[in-house]
Amino acid sequence: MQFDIFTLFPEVFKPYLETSILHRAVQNGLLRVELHNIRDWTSDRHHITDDAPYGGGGGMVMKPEPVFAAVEAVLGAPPACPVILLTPQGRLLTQQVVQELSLQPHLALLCGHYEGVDERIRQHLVSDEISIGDYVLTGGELPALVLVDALTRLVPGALGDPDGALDDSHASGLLEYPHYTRPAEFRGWRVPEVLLSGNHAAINRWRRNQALARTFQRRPDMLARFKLNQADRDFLETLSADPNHPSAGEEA
Ligand code: 9D3
Repeated sequence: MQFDIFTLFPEVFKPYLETSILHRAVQNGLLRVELHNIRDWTSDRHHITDDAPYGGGGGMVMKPEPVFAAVEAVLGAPPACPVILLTPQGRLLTQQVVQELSLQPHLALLCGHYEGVDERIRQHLVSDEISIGDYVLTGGELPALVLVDALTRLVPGALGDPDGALDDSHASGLLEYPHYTRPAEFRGWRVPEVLLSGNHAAINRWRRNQALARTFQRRPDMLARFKLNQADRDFLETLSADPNHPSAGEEA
């Protein structure tokens, strides 16, 4: 998958792209990220990229000329791939949106900064707008990295494990069951015996119930959308009857 990222702060992307899974994906040719500094396409002496809003009020607005010049120089006019603006006004990023975007082999990401971008950029250059959640950041750079990260995980081979992304909680529709590793006892806290039993049917049932209990307690909105089987319904019934049921999971 290929990304062209347009930003005033290309240097903030590099350390993350040079670490761990994204770095390996770049090395393996599964991920290509080109960073473009919007400031390089200014034509005035002071390389100005923002200006005061028409109509007054506070904050600065990103000027259209350098943004159009940058995107059109790299991707042509009209642009050769979708151009996604990261903005608090965009549609909310969910795993479903990530899956939809993963069908595109090539995306351009435009990072806003300051109070926003001139509306003509939205209207005549951008094809999609994405927000990563209802909280206020200082710019679109971290959201762009979030999007690259979430999309790279779905590139076949990028996780190493061939079906690494398959049982992700947000792909399966349930939160994950608890994970344990050695030692079997740490500071007196034991790993649940069933996990040491070697009984894989019992382990699978326990994990499924733990996932159901967690989702019931923490994300009832997710559970409402999830397709339960009869065993799931039976378990959740014991849970609603007795939320402190020993298999409810939360350190009973
Ligand atoms: C005064 C209104 N503000 C909107 C809530 C203006 C404003 C604040 C912060 C405009 C842009 C920003 C910078 N944020 C982003 O560019 C951004 C963002 C975010 O702040 N939260 C979640 N997702 C995103 S994607 C881009």
